[in-house]
Amino acid sequence: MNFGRKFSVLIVLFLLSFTLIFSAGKVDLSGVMKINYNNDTKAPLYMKGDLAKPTKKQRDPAKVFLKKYESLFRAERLDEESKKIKTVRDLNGNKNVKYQQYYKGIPVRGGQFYLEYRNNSIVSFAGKIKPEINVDTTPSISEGSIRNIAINSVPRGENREVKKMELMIFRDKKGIYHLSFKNHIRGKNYYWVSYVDANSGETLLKYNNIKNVSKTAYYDGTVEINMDGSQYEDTTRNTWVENDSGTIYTEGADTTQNEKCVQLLWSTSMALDYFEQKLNRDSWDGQGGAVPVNYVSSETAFYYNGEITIGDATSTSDIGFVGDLDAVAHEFSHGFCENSANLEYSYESGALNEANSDIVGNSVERWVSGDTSDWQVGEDAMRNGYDFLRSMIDPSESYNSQPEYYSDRYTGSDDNGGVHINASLGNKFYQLLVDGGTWYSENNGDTTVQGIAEDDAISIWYDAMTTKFTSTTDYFEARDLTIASAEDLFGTGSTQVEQVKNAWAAVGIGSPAGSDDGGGGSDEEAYEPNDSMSEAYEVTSGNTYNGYIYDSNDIDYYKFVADSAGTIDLELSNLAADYDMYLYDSSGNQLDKAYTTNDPETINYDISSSGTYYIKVNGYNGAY
Ligand SMILES: [Ca+2]
Ligand SMILES: [Ca+2]
Ligand SMILES: [Ca+2]
Ligand SMILES: [Ca+2]
Ligand SMILES: [Zn+2]
Repeated sequence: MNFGRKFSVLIVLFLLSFTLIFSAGKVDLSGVMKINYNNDTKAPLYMKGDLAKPTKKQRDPAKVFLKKYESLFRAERLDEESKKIKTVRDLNGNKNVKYQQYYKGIPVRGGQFYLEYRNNSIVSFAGKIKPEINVDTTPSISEGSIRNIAINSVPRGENREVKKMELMIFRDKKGIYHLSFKNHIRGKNYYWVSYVDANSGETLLKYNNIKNVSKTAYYDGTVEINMDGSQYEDTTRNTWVENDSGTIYTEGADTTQNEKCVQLLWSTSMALDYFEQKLNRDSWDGQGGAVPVNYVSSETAFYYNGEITIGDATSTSDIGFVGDLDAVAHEFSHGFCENSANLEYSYESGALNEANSDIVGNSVERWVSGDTSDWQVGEDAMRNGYDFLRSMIDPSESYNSQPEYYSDRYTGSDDNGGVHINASLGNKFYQLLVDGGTWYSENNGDTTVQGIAEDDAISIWYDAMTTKFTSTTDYFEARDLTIASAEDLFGTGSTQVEQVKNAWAAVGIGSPAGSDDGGGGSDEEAYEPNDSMSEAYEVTSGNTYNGYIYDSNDIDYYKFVADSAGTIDLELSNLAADYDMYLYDSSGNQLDKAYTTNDPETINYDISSSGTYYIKVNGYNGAY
């Protein structure tokens, strides 16, 4: 598919019945070079082009953007209800500002997006704005009752209590919005999150927010670290090893303990160095933030609230996560995620969170060791005959077997919805992107990827994590957004862009580069396939739909239900070439047509009965 030949079709459809009058919003898409749509909401997921340029009076390009496209996002008062979260520089040095969407002053779950600036105008949008929210914002259940519901909905934990409650707008899988409380339930080494409907008391979602892996490890050899006198603290890199009560360990008579502290300090040092030298990022938060490691005497490894906890049991004192560099770097990368995309630790966004930790954590180890064949995670943590915890190259060989392609993914609710299990899809995508290779998926069969090597691959991943992924990004969105990152860094039509498509396709997410439909679940045109009456995309009166005619054979069908007699008014506009429009009844009889060379083409047709009607759009003589 040649991107340069995709042109936009704007359809305005409105039905004037005897009882209802609809008005149609029209959006100027002239500056838009590319749009991806979100599968769930059918609102834009990614836009690129000359999107918004303020006049001297307007000043703020973000406000101009949000006002200009609000009917495309099907949301009101976006310019007033979007708040800046932070500014980040992407790898090209360009400014990206992250925003949070609010509804009547209440944050919208997953409603975060990035606007990219160039010379005081907006050149890209990435993320999610939730459309058509309409909820009463006064809770009918008291905070005390919500607190009880929240605490009783999660597993037992030492001294657990609801530490924080926030009102949040929650969109469920059916697209219904709920006024909810997001409850943060914390205790010792314990952190659950639950969303409870503020009117019905229903628990909408809950998940364990501690990111951990729990196996065992061996030690590395001689390493270089910085110490502060006898303390295991590197004041230059701003990282240290402390005990449960926050006291920094000092070198002493216990040589085993000394070696473990050295090991841990070295591991965080390597993670910090990798981020600084390879990703040009100062610590996990990009601002030189401190990296404490809590070394404990139980077999565990997790990231929680700005701290890494690592431990091994005294009965098996020479093994445990302590000796495993990629496990420490994995936990470090959770800290990076929390300070960037902040992917919610549940279902697919949680799997992407885990994949990020495996991808970046193992990249740290590959960089330190120089071993480019290392695609194993936790290989130094295992005993009892197991070689590694997870294999990024061969997911079915992992300690807990992982899926090899998307349609084989785990869809149950264990493991926070399979966050560790389904991480393999992101892991294998990344390994193929680096190395290349041929991989089988149920939907695409064998797909061949040409490797683009480590530096380009990690740049794309890092750009997506820091300027495009948001808290509820899923795998299909991750595909579109990593493609956008590759386009930003290497140009549209570059090998890197093609191989990102191929690598996702290889694990069953979207189609390979060069295939006709061009995309995955969130296709570049949200309404395809719609090449026949039986595949017609259903539209509703009063709305604007943005289609594309991809090639000389593309035909687009739409259908709508008229619930009474009345007049059908159709407008086909913003045409890239000579496109025509036809109206049919449900038996396929042509009722009217608009086949001039005009832009817009219009149809006004009186119908005498209710029913389903069909609209066909195509290019005259194959024009596109
Ligand atoms: Ca490894
Ligand atoms: Ca089309
Ligand atoms: Ca079509
Ligand atoms: Ca025409
Ligand atoms: Zn993890």
